[in-house]
Amino acid sequence: MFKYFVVLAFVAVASAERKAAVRISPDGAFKASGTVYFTEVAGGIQITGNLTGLEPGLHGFHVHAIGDITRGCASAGPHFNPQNVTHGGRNASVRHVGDLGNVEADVNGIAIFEFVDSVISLDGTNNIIGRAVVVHQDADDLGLGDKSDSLTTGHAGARLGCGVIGTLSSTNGSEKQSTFLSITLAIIVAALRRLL
Ligand SMILES: *[C@@H]1O[C@H](CO)[C@@H](O)[C@H](O)[C@H]1NC(C)=O
Ligand SMILES: *[C@@H]1O[C@H](CO)[C@@H](O)[C@H](O)[C@H]1NC(C)=O
Ligand SMILES: *[C@@H]1O[C@H](CO)[C@@H](O)[C@H](O)[C@H]1NC(C)=O
Ligand SMILES: *[C@@H]1O[C@H](CO)[C@@H](O)[C@H](O)[C@H]1NC(C)=O
Ligand SMILES: [Cu+2]
Ligand SMILES: [Zn+2]
Repeated sequence: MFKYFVVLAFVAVASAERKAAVRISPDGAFKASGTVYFTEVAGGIQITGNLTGLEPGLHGFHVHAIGDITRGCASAGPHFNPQNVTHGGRNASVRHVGDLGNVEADVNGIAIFEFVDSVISLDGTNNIIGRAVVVHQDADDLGLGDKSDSLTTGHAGARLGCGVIGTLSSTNGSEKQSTFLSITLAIIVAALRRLL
């Protein structure tokens, strides 16, 4: 009996983690498309993506501030930057919240990637839900270039594709916490029953 409660608890807690996803669609004549998932993990947000229709090589990859793609990727606004600081790489101490660096496409134009970012979030000030993901034509210079837009956009060029990030979670933070508490309680009760 006890072991079933434990299994049930792990399943419930795992499925209570916040998740979000975005479907990337091509802008205009470009071909970039695919999906990106965002999942809460211990060190931050795990980002898992599969993009196709790119030129081989590095492509700037950012969360932009506005979840509006009604006029293509142009209406997604600038990089998501709630602290109003300069552009940087994803490991830089000074960066926009939305600065996720580059993704790399192989010879077939496919970028499969997975990394954890400790700055973006699925709640609070750095919440990316409802904002846009944009993949660019050129490499993001991570703010280290000498171009006039290195410290605002990383000189990453045209917007090849984009989409609006939506939640995949059916619960919000407080529900998650109460689910966790009630499951912990269930485990304790089950353990006590077993002892008595
Ligand atoms: C990536 O997406 C393409 C196109 O939808 C699909 O054919 C391919 O299997 C996917 N690759 C992975 C590793 O998910
Ligand atoms: C953001 O920073 C720039 C450059 O320091 C400054 O000119 C601008 O007024 C700031 N904007 C806001 C909203 O604080
Ligand atoms: C960021 O740092 C991590 C951990 O040190 C490293 O694995 C990763 O390659 C770095 N990413 C970039 C884009 O520099
Ligand atoms: C989260 O859900 C709980 C329970 O449904 C609700 O009381 C609370 O207002 C919600 N919080 C937010 C921030 O939406
Ligand atoms: Cu961008
Ligand atoms: Zn930026």
